[in-house]
Amino acid sequence: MTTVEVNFDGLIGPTHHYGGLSAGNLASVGHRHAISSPRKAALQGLAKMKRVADMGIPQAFLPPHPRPDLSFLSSHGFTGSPGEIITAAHKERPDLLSIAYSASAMWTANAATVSPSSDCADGRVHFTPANLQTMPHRALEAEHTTKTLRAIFHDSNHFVVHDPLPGVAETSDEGAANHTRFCREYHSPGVELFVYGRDGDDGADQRYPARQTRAACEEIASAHGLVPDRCVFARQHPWAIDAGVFHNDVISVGNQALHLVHEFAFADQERVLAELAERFGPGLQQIVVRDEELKLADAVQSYFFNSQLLQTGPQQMLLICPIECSENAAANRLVANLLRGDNPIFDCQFVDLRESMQNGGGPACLRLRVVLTKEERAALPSGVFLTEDRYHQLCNWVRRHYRDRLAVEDLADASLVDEVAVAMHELNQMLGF
Ligand code: SUG
Repeated sequence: MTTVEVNFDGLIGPTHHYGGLSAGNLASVGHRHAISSPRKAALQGLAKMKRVADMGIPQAFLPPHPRPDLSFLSSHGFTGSPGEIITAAHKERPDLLSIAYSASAMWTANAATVSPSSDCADGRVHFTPANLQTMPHRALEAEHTTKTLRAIFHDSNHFVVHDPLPGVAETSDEGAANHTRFCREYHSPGVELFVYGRDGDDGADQRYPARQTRAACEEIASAHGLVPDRCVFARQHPWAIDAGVFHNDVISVGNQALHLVHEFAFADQERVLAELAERFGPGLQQIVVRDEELKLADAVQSYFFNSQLLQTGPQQMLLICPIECSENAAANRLVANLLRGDNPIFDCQFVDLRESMQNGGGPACLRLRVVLTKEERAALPSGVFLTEDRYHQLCNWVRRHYRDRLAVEDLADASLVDEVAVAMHELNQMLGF
């Protein structure tokens, strides 16, 4: 297997907290101002990465973004020393302070949309960093993500990192969380599924925001040089968005020739599935989960579809599910049925990512999938891969620098600024990219 999928997980940052910042994301709103444990969060994320790496699947990571974002606070009129800015923002606009401190870059499924070289006209891997313009705390990520991706995927013989689309409502983009690639094997040309919640005025009357537009999907497909008849565009079912499915990866997951999808994932589901099957050609297995098997509410509560579907061998896949699936009777039954059924999934492992899950981020949210040939992998800085040594180094670093407990009031503590700066400085020295 010279072409493989590499998962780039977000290393969870030291300011992970529950800001209640994402309307329409039920977990985020439900845990607003609960007490977080940044240390536990980061160690849970690292344990998940290690589990994947130990299976022989290449695992990489993207570092946390610098926080707090003081320039964001300055743009809202807070000036002075960092301490003065923090104190004033806490007093007058604690909501903005929480945004400036958000560790949301951990959910790298929203970092970018990625098309492998075998799908792109110029034979290079294309990345479009997501503008994440719907949520103010997430919009802060685009600039730094672009920089990081350009530092890692710097070799222009192999990689193109585009600018994010304009951060305006018309081209609202949330990255790979709304994008799935189907293929026979990773090196063969794929069919790319782009999912949006809004097209023009559609979706304007919804309870919760539809975060992706069709225009954004079309612009990305065109910038990546994809073959038009190997792309499928699908609108999220409005019922799903209003049940808390703020990204498509909360209701549908695919890998190679397998697609697990809830019956209410897409507005025009029959057409979408037929088009995917037709464009893929023979061999695409579509498993549609009926609402009576797993209600939308249970899909959102358990995050079943946010599992990682990992290729472990030819025709062999492993499901990494959030532990919440083992506690939800319907999700648990569904997993058992899949394991008994005629499909490539041979095992399921449950992982504890509760700290991230309580903000609406499951196993699949925490990773960006990048399909790479051997030559493309060789063009990356080796420091991005999670080796055994790197894992222990990072765990050690987390244990030394991260707080075990962080309440929103703690964001007012000016010493947190320095603590985080020291941690990030040490991390940058360690990684060297
Ligand atoms: O954008 N949560 C993230 C969760 C992202 C999940 N990603 C995928 N489905 N791929 C979001 O809503 C909550 C932050 C807070 O409330 O503090 C948050 O941003």
